[in-house]
This record gives sequence, structure tokens and C-alpha cells, in this order.
Amino acid sequence: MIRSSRRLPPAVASDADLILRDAMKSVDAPTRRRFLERGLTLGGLSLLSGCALDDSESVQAALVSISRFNDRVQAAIFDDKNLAPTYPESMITRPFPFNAYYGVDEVRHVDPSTYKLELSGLVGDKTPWTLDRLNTLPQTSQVTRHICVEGWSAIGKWGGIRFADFLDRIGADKTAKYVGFKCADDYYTSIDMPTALHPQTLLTLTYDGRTLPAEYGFPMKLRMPTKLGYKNPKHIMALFVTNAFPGGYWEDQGYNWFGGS
Ligand SMILES: Nc1nc2c(c(=O)[nH]1)N[C@H]1C(S)=C(S)[C@@H](COP(=O)(O)O)O[C@H]1N2
Ligand SMILES: [Mo]
Repeated sequence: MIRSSRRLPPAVASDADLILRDAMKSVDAPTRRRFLERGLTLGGLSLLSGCALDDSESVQAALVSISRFNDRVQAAIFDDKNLAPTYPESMITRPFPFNAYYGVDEVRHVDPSTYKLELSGLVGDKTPWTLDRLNTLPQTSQVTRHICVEGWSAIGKWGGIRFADFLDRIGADKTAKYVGFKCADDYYTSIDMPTALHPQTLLTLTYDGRTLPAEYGFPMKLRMPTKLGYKNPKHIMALFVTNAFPGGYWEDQGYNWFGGS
């Protein structure tokens, strides 16, 4: 039976509030903000999910399923012909902010002389790529806005290889669902194939005209102006093409997997 919290006696209603508030901790911050802005109540959530939600487990499950639904809606409305805004170089944010799940004093330093980008999964040519070889591919650059869910955004200039060209070059199966990334820290993430093929998705080797500095992800950051900051992996060591959902560092802790910006 579907219940409305308005019909609950006050004592139960406040229990309901507590259950909802507790379960909210399991969803990502932007989703939580949207729920709160719309004044989501336990009764409202019951209506959305069509279930009587009377314990924190079922409330949590309902919230997570809405968050997954949100991923699918974002994927469905994603248009690969829709370009993110670009900016004049005069608007670049200086200094550009650093962010990671650790402080700047713990930034990883990858050795360029031994570095090789490892490839696996549904790709035709799995030969690892040295930086010299990556630098022989045609390069392009763009000035775009990076948006972090922690509440800041900044404009920066990244240069590198169009990711779609790179996927062509390695014979990636472009009908596969995901591209996953493993980084030199414990970070990992994955993206949908339409975003991987988007013309503004770049495998970047430079920041503001110089070799990508360590804090911004040397030797390589995948830069996607169509996605939130946490979807943009730095210090990429390996990538793979797959149909098995790979998740991500923050995504596995409740952030939206699609993460569109
Ligand atoms: N390897 C790695 N990549 C990462 C992260 C990280 O902690 N490790 N943090 C992500 C987040 S949340 C943000 S906002 C951006 C920050 O990139 P910046 O330091 O160039 O601003 O990197 C993303 N990519
Ligand atoms: Mo972020």
C-alpha cells in the first residue's frame, strides 16, 4: 500500500524523517541536493517507488535505484553532437586548482622513461604506448570548464589526442559499452562509449601549452568537458574496452556513474 507521510501521526512522521535523512547518506551529493531542493519526503519517495518504505534498508534501495535511473536518463539524453562551451585563453583560471582524494604533497610522480600506457580488453592492437610514440599522433587543444562536485569550477587549457582517433588507432571495438581507466594512484573510473567518441574528449598530454604537470595528472589525463571532474582520470596507466560495468573510485561510493556536467 502506498502511504503519504502527511497521513502519518507526528511521532511516526519524525521517525520517517530520520529514516530518510539516514538513507540519504548513501546517495551522491548532487542527487541528495536535488532531492532536498524538491522537498522529497518519505511519502513522496514511496509514491515514486511504488513501495511502502518503512525501514532504512528499503529507503536506501529506493534512493539508489532512482540514482541509477538518473544515470540511464543522462545517458539517453546525451547527444554526441552537443558541444560543451569553450572559452578564450584570457579566461583561464590561474592558478588552476589541484584536486585528488589526497593532498598535493602526495601527488604521484610517474617516471616518463619507463612509462607505457597498457591496453587490454576489446582492442585489436594491445601494444603498450610510450610517451614518445603518443607524441607522434596529431594533437589538438581546447579551453574548457572543469566542474567539480565539491563546489568549484575552473577554466583550463588541455592539449592532446582526440580519444576517438586513438580508439580507431588501437582497433577498439566501438560497439562495446565502456572504456575503463586505471591510474598511478588507487583511482579508477570508466565512461560510456558515446562519451569516449565525443569530439571534445581528449587524451591529454599537456596543460596550458606545457607537458602536463604532476599535479594535473602527468603523464596523461582524459579530459571530457561533458563530464564532471571526478570522471576525468589523471595519471592514466592502463585503459581497457569492455562490456562489463567497471565502476569507479567515487562512483562505487555512491556518486552518479554517468556524471554528466
Ligand atoms: N588519478 C586520479 N584522477 C583524478 C582524481 C584523483 O584523485 N586521482 N580526482 C578527480 C577529481 S574529483 C577532480 S575534481 C579532478 C581534479 O583535477 P585537477 O587536479 O587537474 O584540478 O581530477 C579527477 N581525477
Ligand atoms: Mo572533483
